[in-house]
Amino acid sequence: MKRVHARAQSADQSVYTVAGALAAVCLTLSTATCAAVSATAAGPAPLALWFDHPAQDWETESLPIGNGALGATVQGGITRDILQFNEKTLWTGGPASKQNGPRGYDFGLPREPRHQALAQMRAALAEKGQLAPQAVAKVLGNPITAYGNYQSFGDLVLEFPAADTVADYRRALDLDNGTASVSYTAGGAHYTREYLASYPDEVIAVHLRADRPGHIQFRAQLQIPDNRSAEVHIQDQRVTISGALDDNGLGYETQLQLIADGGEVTTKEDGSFTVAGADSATLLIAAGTEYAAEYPQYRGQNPHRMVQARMDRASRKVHRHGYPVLRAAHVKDYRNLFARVNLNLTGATETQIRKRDVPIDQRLDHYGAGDTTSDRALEELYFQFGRYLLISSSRDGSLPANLQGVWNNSATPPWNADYHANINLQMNYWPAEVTNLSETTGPLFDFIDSLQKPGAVAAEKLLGARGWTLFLNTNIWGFTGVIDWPTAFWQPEAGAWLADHYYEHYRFNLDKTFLRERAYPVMKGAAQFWLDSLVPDPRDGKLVVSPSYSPEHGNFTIGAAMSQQLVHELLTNTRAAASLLGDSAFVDELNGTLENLDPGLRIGSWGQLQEWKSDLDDPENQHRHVSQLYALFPGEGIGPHTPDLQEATRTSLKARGDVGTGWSRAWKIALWAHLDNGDRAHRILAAQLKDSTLPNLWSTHPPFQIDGNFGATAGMAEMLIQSDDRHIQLLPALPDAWNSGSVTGLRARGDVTVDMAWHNQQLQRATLVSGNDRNIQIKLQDAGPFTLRDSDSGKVLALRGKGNTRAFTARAGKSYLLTRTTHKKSLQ
Ligand code: FUC
Repeated sequence: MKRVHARAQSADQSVYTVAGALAAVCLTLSTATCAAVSATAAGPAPLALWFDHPAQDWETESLPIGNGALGATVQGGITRDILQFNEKTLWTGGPASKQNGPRGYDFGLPREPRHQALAQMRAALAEKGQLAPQAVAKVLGNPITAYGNYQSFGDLVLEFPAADTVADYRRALDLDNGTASVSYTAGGAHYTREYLASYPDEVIAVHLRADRPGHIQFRAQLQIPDNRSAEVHIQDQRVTISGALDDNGLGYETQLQLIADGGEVTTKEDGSFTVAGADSATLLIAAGTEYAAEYPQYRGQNPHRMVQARMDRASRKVHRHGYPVLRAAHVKDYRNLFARVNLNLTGATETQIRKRDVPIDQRLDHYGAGDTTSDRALEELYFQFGRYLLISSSRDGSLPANLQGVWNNSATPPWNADYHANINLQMNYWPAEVTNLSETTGPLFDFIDSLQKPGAVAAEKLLGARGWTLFLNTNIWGFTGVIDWPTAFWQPEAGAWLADHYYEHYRFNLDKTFLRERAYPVMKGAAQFWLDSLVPDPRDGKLVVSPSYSPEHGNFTIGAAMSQQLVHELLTNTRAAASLLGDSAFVDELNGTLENLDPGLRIGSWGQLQEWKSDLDDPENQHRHVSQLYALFPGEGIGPHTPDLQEATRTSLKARGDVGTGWSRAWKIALWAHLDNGDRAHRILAAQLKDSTLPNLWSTHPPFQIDGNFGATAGMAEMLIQSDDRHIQLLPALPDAWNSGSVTGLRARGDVTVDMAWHNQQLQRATLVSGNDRNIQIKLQDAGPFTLRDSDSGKVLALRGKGNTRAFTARAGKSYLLTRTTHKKSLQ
């Protein structure tokens, strides 16, 4: 994917800008306020989480590292350390699977088109109004076959000599640098193991060192799960294991390279290395499969050459230049993304935070117990952890983040660790744009592109429509059909929802080439699917989705709110894109349908936003899906421009309650942020940390499911900034708990990067940089007064408008500083 972030500030620049901006703010603030704001910008506390013990359990305590394609979990045992690792394309199932004999894999599609069955369900719904999910699944479902599971690639097992006394044990994940480590003192020496997954060098690295020469001694071996063949080959301190999965014959290869500094290395026939008396040692792991994201076979080249080339490159680097050079390349690449955003909620100094630097499990236990500085520090960490996970599980050249990102230690993970598209895959990418990680969307778009061909077959076979779609879930084998699980199998709106992500990417970055070449073809196909699949509602003649199912809730009906909202948004966005790109014939076609389309926005008898077209909502119901609120967030059909509907979403959300699974809570954080209720959003965030977060900070459904991390990070960002094509809203939902703070590098639609500092709940200053010449409209918490300056020259510029909606003209690449103006009297 094209790099779309030329204008995003580099990490160091952005810190510099804050300092520069602050000096300017202090010119206009009282001394006391200035000191307080300075404290909040004094510099971030170190972002790290650590345990004082090795992981007792993979799910709750391991620490994840990843480079998108590869992931590994650090467990850090003292005498036996297991580094479990993954590569995204290692899946069972698919076209070559031996499961289910001759029936094999069918992409979730019946052999013959199901148009008759569909017509039958539509007629039954028209007549009865509702159908039980079981009844529909019986007719339209398809028994799942050879769907497959995401697999663990293997374990790197490290064995160390027994140590009598071990002190100062620390197993840490450093979010500032994207590295994990284990360190301890034993027998008078201090030992450190560092682990990283490098995107530029395409390997996982483990570096072992001690503060005394000749103290590195261990045995290393790769262990491969037994559901595959495995041939071991050893040469020049490199072990290669290759083979194929029993289930589908998918060829894989992994290589382990040892580079020891001094000491003696012994290589055994079983593929293990023994190192004794070395000063330090580096282990590199490369891995890949023959998977290719190409319909219908999904097979590419034997992975040997690719894995070998990667390992040759990385090991040459370490041999010639040493591990620090490989590490430096990783840190640079990682920080280029991660360090764009700095969130400071504590107002505390680094020293104060350090004092509270206790193990992560204890920090979680203490959360909410009264130490507000440590609570805020944990919230900062949790926010940044979501960004860390996205960078680590979604980089160009591989598959998108699945239900567990890239981390899975099982042959049969929950929900196959697949891609669920009725909320989960979408939620994984909610933080991508707003938290300045736009590049992480590349794998998502590559993946959706790869669904175009099978998705077109699904559209034709199941609905007799043009275009493409998918339903509830998909795997890496182009599964675009249906399963037969009544609770969730029919969700053809998933295609519309995913297509909208392309348009969001365009709106944030205004990259017209992306719009023309990547976004529009996919959006148009998704729109064509719906142009062919909408039917007139027998009740009022409006165009509706039928059968329609509000995700995992209630009965099948016609025109449920979420179905209509998603289709409405897709067609509206596609029309906007078509008109930008001059496809006027399609604009006309969309106009015709949009005029008659039910938008799925209705207020019911108890003031709620209806989940179904008929008023069926139960005020006592607390189902985790809040699908009818899509139009509030992440959709935009409801907002301050529709006050009555906004009030109805508030009623519905209150009734659903604050409780939910990890991702459900995360969604509610964002929803309350969009109802400008920062305190309620924060209350749910607190509950998320208390009840839906594992000791290693992974979100839990239960079990571990990564969407809750991504959704909560996005929700926190939505508390600080919201935007549409016209406005940027600064601090829309600041909770009391975040009394003073600062944030840098958040992104707004229209290609704008924003830094902010606030004190006593009030915005003190904001720096805005636009990637293009434009008129920027800002919505502020209050009327100010505010002053606008050119950040570089300090020259005062015109700030138009009054009240809390203000505007100014921005030139591409220039930085603008907005400050709250204090009266002269208090300036002393
Ligand atoms: C959706 C949710 C479930 C779960 C699954 C992976 O179907 O309703 O709660 O998160 O995805």
